[in-house]
Amino acid sequence: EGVGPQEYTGIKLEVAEWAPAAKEVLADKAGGRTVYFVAATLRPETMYGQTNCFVGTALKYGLFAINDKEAYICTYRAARNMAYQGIITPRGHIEQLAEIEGAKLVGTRIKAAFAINPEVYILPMDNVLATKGTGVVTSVPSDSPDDYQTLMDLRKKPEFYKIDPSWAAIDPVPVISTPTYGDLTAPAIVKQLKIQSQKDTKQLAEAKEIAYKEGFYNGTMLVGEFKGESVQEAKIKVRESMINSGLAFAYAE
Ligand code: A2H
Repeated sequence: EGVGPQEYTGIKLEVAEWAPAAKEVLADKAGGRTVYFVAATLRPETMYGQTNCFVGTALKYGLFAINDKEAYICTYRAARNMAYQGIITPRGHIEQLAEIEGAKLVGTRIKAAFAINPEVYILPMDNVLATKGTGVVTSVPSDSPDDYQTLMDLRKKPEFYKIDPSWAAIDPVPVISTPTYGDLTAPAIVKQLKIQSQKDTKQLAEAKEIAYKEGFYNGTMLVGEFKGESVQEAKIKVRESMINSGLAFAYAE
């Protein structure tokens, strides 16, 4: 990681329908507030291409009151950071309404803010770190090698991952075009590096580096408000527009 703080964008993904196990634990706990999963991303310009959203099955998540109207699902660590960044009112105050294991969140349907697919499912990912972001990783398989490979693993072994295959059925959506890899940069790089599974962490780190540089320096937006512009130009404008809409916010750590 770099020396300075990472400037993430928090993406608010409203719950559309709880998985039964999540409903059992969380129903009635939000006190009438609207509940959102909050994903932390460094690539807000790719959010048009969300196809699902990942949690770590062994991680603990909390339901946190953000204000009178909203509650967020994220790790306790992220809620504490949000409290000190003034995202929670009153500032510095953490009110945890419930706690739940990631495994029970899988199968919940959410509204994918800004995405071409309006609703997507919460699915499991092996390598979600408890120590980074919110513990919620929204999945953009067109541009993230980790997201693409995890989606392929889930499709190959739905029983092993305890998911309904229909939850992983949405295909990658072209969002950014790059001269070297075309409209689906991450799948092309995963194929080129012969990556087989999300357990190939070394090759995935290399793929992530290539995809990130290629998208940022050479990418052109294929969709959205800034279609036709370079990613370098569009990135900050997409982020600002998302934040202005109320479904995204600045989050640093
Ligand atoms: B990124 P950095 Cl399209 N555990 O968002 C594992 N990964 C996490 C995480 C956690 N707790 N929290 C966030 N992330 C992911 C989009 C994206 C991302 C694209 C391409 C690359 C990419 C869609 N997923 O990340 O270590 C999130 O995925 C590669 C840079 O702080 C977040 O941005 O650099 C990124 O990792 C932050 O990782």
